[in-house]
Amino acid sequence: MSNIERTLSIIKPDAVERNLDGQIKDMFLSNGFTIVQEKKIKIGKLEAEKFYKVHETKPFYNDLCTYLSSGPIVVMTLEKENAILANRELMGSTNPKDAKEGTIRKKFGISIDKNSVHGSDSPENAKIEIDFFFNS
Ligand code: IDP
Ligand code: MG
Repeated sequence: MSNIERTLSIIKPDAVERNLDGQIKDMFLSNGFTIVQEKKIKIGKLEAEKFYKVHETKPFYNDLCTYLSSGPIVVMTLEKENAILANRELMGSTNPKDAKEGTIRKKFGISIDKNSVHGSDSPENAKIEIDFFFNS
């Protein structure tokens, strides 16, 4: 049975700053994703805190929110069969050091905090995150 899903992808400040957004978008397209919605924005610290609220108890939460709001980001809704898992696979492990060959984070990630992309981790969060950026 087909299971076309939508997921939220963010090209984070470290990648936009290095002008990697075109190459990263090409990786999504060549892996069969459709970019349904897209915008380049800069968010404020408070918005970043809201977006990453699930991590509010983590020691890296403040730095993470400062970082996500530090420069322009490209936010996209991606669509594909099983898009949520497919995007997590294409992104690679959170720490680029552990990411497999051919993944976005292996190719472009600098460190665990500057890991170039965000992707939703469940259907429930994909809906919340797409609404956060595109239906608010
Ligand atoms: P994910 O982006 O692979 O889903 P999460 O565990 O949801 O990873 O963490 C969200 C973001 O927080 C990561 O992408 C990374 O930028 C940052 N992060 C995660 N763990 C650490 C850490 O141990 N130190 C610093 N930053 C971290
Ligand atoms: Mg996550």
